[in-house]
Parts: sequence; C-alpha cells; structure tokens
Amino acid sequence: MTELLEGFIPYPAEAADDYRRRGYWKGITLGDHLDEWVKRYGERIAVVTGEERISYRELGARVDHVASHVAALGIRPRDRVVMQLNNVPEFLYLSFALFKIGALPVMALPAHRETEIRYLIEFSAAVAYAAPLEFRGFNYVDMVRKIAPGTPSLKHLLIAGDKLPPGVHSIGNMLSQPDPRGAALAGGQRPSSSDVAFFLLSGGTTGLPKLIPRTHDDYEYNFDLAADVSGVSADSVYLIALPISHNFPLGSPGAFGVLSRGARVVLAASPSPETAFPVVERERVTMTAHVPAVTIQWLNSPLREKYNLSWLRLLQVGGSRLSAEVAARIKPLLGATVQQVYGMAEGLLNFTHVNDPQEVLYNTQGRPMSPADEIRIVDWNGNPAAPGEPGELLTRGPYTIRGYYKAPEHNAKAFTEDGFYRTGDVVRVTASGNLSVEGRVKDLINRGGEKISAEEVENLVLRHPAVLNVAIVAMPDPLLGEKVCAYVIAREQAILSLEELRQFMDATGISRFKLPERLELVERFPLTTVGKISKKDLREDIAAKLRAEGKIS
Ligand code: OOB
Repeated sequence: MTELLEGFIPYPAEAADDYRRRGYWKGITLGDHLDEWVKRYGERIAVVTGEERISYRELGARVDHVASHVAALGIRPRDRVVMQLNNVPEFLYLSFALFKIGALPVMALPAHRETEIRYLIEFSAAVAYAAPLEFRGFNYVDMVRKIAPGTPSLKHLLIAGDKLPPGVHSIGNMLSQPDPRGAALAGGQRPSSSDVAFFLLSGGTTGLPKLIPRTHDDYEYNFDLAADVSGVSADSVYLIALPISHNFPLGSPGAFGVLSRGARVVLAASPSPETAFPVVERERVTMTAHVPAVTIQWLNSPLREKYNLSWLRLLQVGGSRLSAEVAARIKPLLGATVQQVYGMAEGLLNFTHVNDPQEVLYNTQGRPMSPADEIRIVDWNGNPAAPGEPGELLTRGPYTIRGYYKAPEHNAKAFTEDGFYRTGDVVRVTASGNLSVEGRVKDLINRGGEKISAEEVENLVLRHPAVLNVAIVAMPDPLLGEKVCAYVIAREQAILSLEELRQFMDATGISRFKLPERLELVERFPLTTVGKISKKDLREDIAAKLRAEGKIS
C-alpha cells in the first residue's frame, strides 16, 4: 500500500534506498516469502508439535485457509490483532495469515494479564484477539470477556483449543471447514514489503509497554541474517521453548529464520527439563534459545543423565546477562557450544560466533550481526566514550526501528535526532572487538529475561491505601539474575505485608512476574544530590541485606 500507517515512523528514504541497493531489503512480504519456502521445501517437515508433524506444504495450505477465514470475518489490511497464543502451531497459521492479508499482529506474551491486554487492545484499537482457551491453568477467554465490554473496537475472538465456549472462533475449526473464499481478500489490497508487518512489545521503561513496528523488509533481513550467523541449515532442528511471540525465539533466528532454511521447528510448552528434555531426545533437537535462568536449570537438572541430549550442537543464550561461570559449564555438561545473543525487540542483534576463542564466547555478548549496524557508545554527556570505556549504546541500522508506534513524546527521548535508538544499556567494547553488557541506565528490572518497568509497578503499588511512596528496584537473584524489590514508605499507622501487597496487585490483573518478591518498609528514601530517590543506594542496600542473610554470595 502506498499510504503510511498513521503513527508509524518509516526509515528515511535515503537509508531505505541504501538498504535496498545493498540487498538487505529484498522487497518481498513475509507472506510471499512463506509461499516461496513452501514451494522450495514441499514435503519436508516444517513444524513438530507433540505427535503431529506438519510439512511445509501443509503449513502453507493451512495458512491460506486461515487467511481466507479471517478475511471472511471482515478482518482487513492494517487491522490490529492482539495475539497471545502460546507455542502452538496456530500461532504460525494465524500470524502468516495476517501477514498475507496485511493485518497486523500485536505480539503479547502468554504471561500478560487483564491490565496489559486491555491496554494493548485499547491502544492499538484491535479488532480481534487471539489466544489459547487455557494455558498453565489460566483461562484467556474468561479474561478477554471481562475486558471486551470496555473495548468497542474488539469484534472477534480467535481461539486455539478443544471444547471452546460459544461465541468464539476456533482456529482449529477453520481448518476443517470449507474455504469461505474470503480470499477475494479484502478488495485485493496487498501489503507492500516496506509496510509494518506486526508489532513486538518493548520491555519498556515507561508506565506501559511500547509497540515496536517491524516491517516485512526489516524483519526478513533480521531472521535471514540471524539464521546465517547461527549456522541454521536444512538439517537443523530448532526447539522453541521460550514464548514464541518474543523476538528471540520468533526471529533471532527463531521460528521464522529456521523455516526460511527448510529446517524444522519443534514446539514445546515450556523450557523446564521435565517438558523439554524428552522432546530434545525424541526429535533430535540440534539448537535452541534460552534465557540464562533456563540454562542454569538445564545444567543443574538430574534429568540430564536420563535423556540423550547429544544432538544438541548450539545453545543460544540471551535476554539477560549470562555469567562466564555458567557459560563455561555448557559444553562439558550439555555438549553444545554456547552462542551469546544480546538482542532487543527494537532491532539490533549481537552474536558471538561459534569459532570465537573460548574467552570471547564466555565473556562477551557478541558483536552486531550486520555490517550496516551502526553503533555509538556515549558517556553521560552524550560524547563518545573513550575506547574500551563503558557508556550507553546507541544504534541505527537496517532492522532497528526509527520510532515506537504512536509515541511522539517518548520517541523524542528514546531516539537521537539522527535516528539512533538509545538502548539504555551500558556496554563496553572488549579487546576482542565484541561488546560486553555492563549495566543499564534505563529504569527496569530484568527478571530472567522478562523486562519489568519500575514505573509501571510503582504506579500500581501507589494505588494501595497503605502506601505513601514507593521505589521499585532490582535485587540480585542467583537463578533469575534480578527480582523485583519494593521499598515502601507506609502511611502513618498503616500496616502492610508483602503477601497483602501482592494480593492487592494481583487483583488488578497484572502479570504475576511483575509482582514484588520482597518488601522493605522504610521511613525515608536516600536521595541523590539533586533530590531524586537514589535507586543506586537502594539497590546496594538490598544487595547488602541479601548477602548478610546468606541468600547471595
Ligand atoms: C531480548 O529482547 P528484549 O526486547 O526483551 O530486551 C532487550 C534488552 C536489552 O536492551 C538488554 O537490556 C537486555 O534485554 N539483554 C541482555 C542480553 N540480551 C538482552 N542483557 C545482557 N546480555 C544479553 N545477552 O531480550 C532479546 C531479543 C532478541 C534476541 C535475544 C534477546
């Protein structure tokens, strides 16, 4: 389509021309890429889920069928669809179906609850919501039925699962019903490759998650190059155990990168050793993506002895900082080479390379994957940091966004005038030329790879009647890296316990991973010289307490 989506900040024409000329952007939509893979790989197995094996040909046919059905429902190009599907093949059918008709998935995570989903539906004015009926004991249809009366844009519920309640559309049934020929697709309008294809969510440092528009062109380059850098070949068997809607298992190289090579995607419900090890053995999984907390679980699991994991060649670890000690245990205990991945939904991906010396594999978070990735490391005044010194990483390139969707005020802060994204990460260039992630300047908690905005949690805690003021900070945790700690000044005479605070917050319908795991009641906050709450002091305080309690070393 020629007109721009309102609220989307495109790449400047000059940069876009350059990316096309250099062949990074191929000018082909994700739907057309899928058709090409289906033609090329036909009867090869594309997706494995439980006992079911789905060939490329079948995958292509199912995507077309679902596309026809959703178009017949009236879903049109550029309509937004909030997707909260877990690791089920319906995720792939529906996302490619939407890419084909030019409708725009908004990739929510299974852990999101009422508060986040309501916000996403409202903010994106979504016409449809897609989810499993139930996952990990939580009923998503009940949840969205609570939300729907307040969100007039929402017209369709697209649900995966058996025995569905009335009033929802079953994605499974769409496959068995005749093609409604919705394929007269929405008046024949087709997306163009420079259009937005879908939205990822930012980890977010502000009150609410930001929407990250990824175009067909930029995302294909993202997963295509990532597939090269991680050595995906037609024989690769890639396990998806993290939530598939996250950029890491989706496109770094993730499901899409693996499908682009005629290789095999294996879906698992969870990365826990109990669930994942039998799948790794049975399907002869060769590579997978982990957050460090999952790696630690795998390394420490006694089940390692029970299953044959010997096909595993490559373990990609990212999302939060992997310690060198854990990295060094991977090869001896799991037989796989570690690949550190330092990425972000906004774009830039850094990888270590399998042939890097051990020291580099264990101690660095890799280097930008594209020769066209531009990076700058700046000090607190915005000047280039001295070589080898830490500073904030800024980046720009052929798959890094130029702005969040409909967020002009935030964009003015998050991007430089010449279009560099301020990552909020503090990095250093090591002697090897690779980056080392040393810390961050953004106010968030990275709980085992799940990003939690301090401000978002603070706003919720402040609603509790006993709370006068709150500061949310990260506290160290041996497994997850960080957890949420709440420092609270209570109102006079008020009594507040962690349990009570958690219940109160849970009742507001927020993801459980955002709930504080420790409450520190204080009379005042330490202040910086300019009178702001000194979170640095609070982080040091809680770390000292945990050390004194013997909970960390
Ligand atoms: C990935 O993406 P997001 O958007 O959930 O989070 C991005 C942030 C980064 O800015 C950084 O703060 C942190 O997560 N991060 C890491 C890291 N990888 C991500 N910090 C230290 N070491 C690492 N290896 O997390 C993501 C997206 C694609 C691939 C991999 C991870």
